[in-house]
Amino acid sequence: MAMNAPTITDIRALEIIDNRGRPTIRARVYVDTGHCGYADVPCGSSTGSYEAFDLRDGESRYSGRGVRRAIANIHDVLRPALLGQEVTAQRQLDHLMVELDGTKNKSRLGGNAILAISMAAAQAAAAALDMPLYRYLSAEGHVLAVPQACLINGGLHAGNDLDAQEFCIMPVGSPTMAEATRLVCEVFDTLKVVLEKKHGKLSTNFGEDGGFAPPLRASRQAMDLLSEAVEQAGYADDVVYGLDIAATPLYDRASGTYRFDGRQRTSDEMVAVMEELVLDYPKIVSIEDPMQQDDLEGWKAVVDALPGVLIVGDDLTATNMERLRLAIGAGAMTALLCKVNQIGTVTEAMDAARFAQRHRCPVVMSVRSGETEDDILTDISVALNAGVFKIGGPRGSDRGANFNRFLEIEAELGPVARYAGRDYARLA
Ligand code: 2PG
Ligand code: MG
Repeated sequence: MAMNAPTITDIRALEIIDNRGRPTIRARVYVDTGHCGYADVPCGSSTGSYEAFDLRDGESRYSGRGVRRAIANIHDVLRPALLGQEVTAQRQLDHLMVELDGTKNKSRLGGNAILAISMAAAQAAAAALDMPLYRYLSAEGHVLAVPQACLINGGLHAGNDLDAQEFCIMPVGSPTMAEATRLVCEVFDTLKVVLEKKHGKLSTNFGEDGGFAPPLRASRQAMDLLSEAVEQAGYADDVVYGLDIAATPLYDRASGTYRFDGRQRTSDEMVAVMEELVLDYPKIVSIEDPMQQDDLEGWKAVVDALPGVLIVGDDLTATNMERLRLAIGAGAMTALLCKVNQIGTVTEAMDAARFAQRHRCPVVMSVRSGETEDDILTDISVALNAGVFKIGGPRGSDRGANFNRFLEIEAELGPVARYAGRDYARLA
């Protein structure tokens, strides 16, 4: 052990609530320098089956979603093993926790328990070294990702009949993150007026990503409304679009078909639908999960049909190296969605992202639908020089947290900061 390396003196975890009123874990890691770092664990609702295990109590409290067992694992199993360890040895800490768990998907101790400590340790280490987290995680991080802001919600994230989950704008023409943020908020405001005029007040209710959840039925309606708002706000030349189809929950195993835009469709028909959408809305530059997580052939067909569009693996890859190798090997994706809680440690998430980048798959950093005000993902995004960050709509402090952290980092980096802009797919 190096002289004076800061070591872990205590770890405490607490059951808190997320933006949906569901319990999650906040962990604090204390260091002998007197510093402390904390982190909150996010949680998805449209989760794929290759994700790390989210350990829940299954008791009556919080409809079974309590995290007391995961917290007990933190206090009784992980804490004793980590006390006295160097807090700056992130890779070793994460490795130790993975070993202690001993399962493939972190189902013994819980991916949520492990991730809570992994992230809090990174924060504690950065604090102990008096560094911003993005700098602690990488000496090279300086890119501020284009926010992929979800302004219209459907799928499992909304109480409407839109099948696709997210319709997002990407302000690639903005010169800075501050201007990109302003653009997103102004389009968001304009969209509210457009929606209210066309579909009434009820259409301005919100979905789980902090975007609107209007009573629409077809992707084209959502794209038309979004384009209209962008145009009215005066940003037609600065915005491109990203979709998350989130096709896994749209897939019916029995018939082998997808429910999409009003009817059941085969895998081939889904490919055709994606092609038509991009033909009609050529500013769609990114499509996430156009197929269900196991339809590798379907994924490949979409990649082949849409060479200029990022085909982003979310449920397909689950930020998991094994899945990533499989998908890249099969030519089934061209970008990786990186969600830390899909894999359960900071080290593994960053390894997966860097592996993707080395294989010319740009990284789209992403929040989950269940978030708190924790902004750690922004620092990880900057550390990775990720070109895109799927950030949600600009509503609520759970979404504002990452916008605001980006603004802070942009100000802090000054002339070194580089807003990804139109190079979102080329950086890193
Ligand atoms: C997704 C995410 C985030 P969830 O599918 O990309 O928008 O949703 O966190 O519910 O899995
Ligand atoms: Mg997704």
